[in-house]
Amino acid sequence: MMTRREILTGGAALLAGGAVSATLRTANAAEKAAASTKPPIPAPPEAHYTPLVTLNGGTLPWKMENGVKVFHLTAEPVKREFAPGMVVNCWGYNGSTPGPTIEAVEGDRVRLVVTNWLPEHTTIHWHGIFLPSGMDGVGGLTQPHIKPGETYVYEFTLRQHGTFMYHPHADEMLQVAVGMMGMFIVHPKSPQTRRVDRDYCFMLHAWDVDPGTFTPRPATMTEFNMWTFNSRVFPGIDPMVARTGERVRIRIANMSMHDHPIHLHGFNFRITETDGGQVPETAQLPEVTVNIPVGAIRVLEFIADEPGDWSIHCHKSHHTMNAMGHTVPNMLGVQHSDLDEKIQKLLPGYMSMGESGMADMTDMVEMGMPLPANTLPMMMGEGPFGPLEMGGMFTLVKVRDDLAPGDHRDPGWYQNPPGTVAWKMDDAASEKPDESGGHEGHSR
Ligand SMILES: [Cu+2]
Repeated sequence: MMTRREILTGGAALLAGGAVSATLRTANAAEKAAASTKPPIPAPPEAHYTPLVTLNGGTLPWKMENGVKVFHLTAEPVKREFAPGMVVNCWGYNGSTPGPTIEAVEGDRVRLVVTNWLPEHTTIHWHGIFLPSGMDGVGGLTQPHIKPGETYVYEFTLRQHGTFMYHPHADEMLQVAVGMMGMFIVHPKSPQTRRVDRDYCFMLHAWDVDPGTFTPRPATMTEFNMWTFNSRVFPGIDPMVARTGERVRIRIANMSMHDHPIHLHGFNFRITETDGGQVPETAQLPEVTVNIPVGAIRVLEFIADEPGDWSIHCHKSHHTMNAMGHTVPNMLGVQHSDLDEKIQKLLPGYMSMGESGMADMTDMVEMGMPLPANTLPMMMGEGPFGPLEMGGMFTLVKVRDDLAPGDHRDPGWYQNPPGTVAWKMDDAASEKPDESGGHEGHSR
């Protein structure tokens, strides 16, 4: 047994010992630092730029070899889950479509080692990047094709900064149709140049996957049925999150065969970059929708100064749907629900649809309307107030007051301050609820 005094003094000794060793460590570190003639350890790359967030994807790792940043890309067949319930046979890079995002810094010497594990030859074209002609990746024109099993090396110095892409320039019609694409971001040399708090990127694509099948049809030219951000459809697409007041950049590249007018709710933005370079400030129009042409990139920036859950989507409304028949007869206003019982005698499970609109699609799926294998409902997503009736090219920008810098996790649904949600007017309560606190709104 220790006495109370022993415990106290022993504790004091322990405390003192702790203080001494801490002092020693500090002294040793200071001595070492003073004695060292080596240059300070360079800051991690994160200090040079805001690390990019690729929706439902990631950044390609690299290794420094004698002053050259070395990246490895493997072209190969991949399986991509568009959203839970649908997995598609695609081609891509390093196990995903799009391939991982390449991130480098202006002035870097980069070496891109490309191995082909596809069943046919390929190449990689570095879309928008200034480089020697022989590095441009056009099969047959600037280099021999990379045959299955072969590895080719591309090497060049990055002379510009901006937002670019990579994709095959060999059997391009098929290879791009089944998902071969990726983004290539070159950050400015100076960390102060065009710095933002959040930096997001994704690629637009369109696919034709017949209901009940697993492999996209490469021959389709216009009638696609799946519309994706980074080969995912809503509700399988990551949200983009920001803290209130942060500067947000979203880089969007279009490798599909259609233009997509991308619309952001809640904010106006400026187009600060294309794949051709930076737009001078005086030429940056305020917009809430930007058309992303085929084979092009638009970069939009805004201050996320209003908290909430804000939609961002393609404004072609058929592009925010999953697989749907475009040749169905028009049933709007055709009274046929009273025939259900008679038809069900011939066709068990028959349900009439479309008489008063298409919103009942969601109910039909919930009631167990059978869908073909590997096929998602046309409209999906459940929000805090009901079904979202969306699919395809749709996700959310979630702005919150209390996010830590660099925290990109989904914060859940927005909790609207009292009195700031549209309310139902009825006989019992025809006035705005919570009138007392309702007009205060959210303090900004
Ligand atoms: Cu679209």
